Amino acid sequence: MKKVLVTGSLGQIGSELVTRLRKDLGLNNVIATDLRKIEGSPIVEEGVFETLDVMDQEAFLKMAKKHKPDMIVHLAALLSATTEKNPKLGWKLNMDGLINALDVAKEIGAGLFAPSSVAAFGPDVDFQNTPQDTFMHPTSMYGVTKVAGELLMNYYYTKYGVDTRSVRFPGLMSYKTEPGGGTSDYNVDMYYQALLKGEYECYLKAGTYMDMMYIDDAIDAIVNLINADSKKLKHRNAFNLAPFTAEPEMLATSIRKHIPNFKLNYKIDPVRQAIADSWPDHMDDSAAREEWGFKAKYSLDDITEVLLRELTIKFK
Ligand code: AKB
Repeated sequence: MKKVLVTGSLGQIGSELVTRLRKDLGLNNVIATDLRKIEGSPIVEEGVFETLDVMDQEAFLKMAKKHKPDMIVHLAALLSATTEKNPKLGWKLNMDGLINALDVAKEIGAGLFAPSSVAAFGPDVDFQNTPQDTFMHPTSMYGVTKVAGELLMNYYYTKYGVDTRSVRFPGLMSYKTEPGGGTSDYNVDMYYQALLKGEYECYLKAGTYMDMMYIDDAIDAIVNLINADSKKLKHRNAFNLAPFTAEPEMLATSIRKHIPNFKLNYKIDPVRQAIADSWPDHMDDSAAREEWGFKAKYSLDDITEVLLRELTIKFK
């Protein structure tokens, strides 16, 4: 992989991925794109940046032909809570955006990475060690778009030979972008509020388990998967990734090792609680380990240390 075009590059994953790829591949070999420009953002100012609406197939193709990437990383999508508030918009953006990206990849002969999510599973799977290959009956619209996306990527691989690759991300934890739009967002917001107010009102119940992962491990996973030997990949839809599982009280306990008086309160949001209740507690990610050597470095306590340190600097 020599040249990459990234959509949604100002989001949680995009902003960190573009920074990493610019280091690995050089400034001119990473084409960062997003719907709009954020003046002053290093993603916009420090390398190649273009505005791109992924719903505009013609503009997408024109840009890809101009830059000739060998890999498209398609990250422009709505998250679970936002999609549940506006299901038709979520379906439209997530599906039309993905099929446009797939068509562009097919047309210019590039590979395509687009993330799936733990949300692709529904309540009828085993919630412990959820297998790589099992029922996919999600009950949220976001989950529906993720399963449909996985199938679509598989279809473009088998029908047209597009080199599609994907992972099912758990709840990601990061500090550079503000949380918003996801069901797992409390796992970042709790750290913001712990520093700003010393307390947090959590919208999910104690005991709501889901897998989590630090952003650097997520970025490593994308880079390793897009560079993996194609012949070794048996799965073309999406690999389960699940470094560790956690619930709100566990995050609070980890935060109290640094902020002993931190208080965790609850005010349940029924929409996000229902989404979280339909997700597995812990996925089995052995296929990712076996087929392309996935391995995460950060534990919950490691992440707590980094997030509290970096957010303290950010808030100064
Ligand atoms: C969300 O909560 O919507 C995302 C996800 C797990 O896909 N972070």
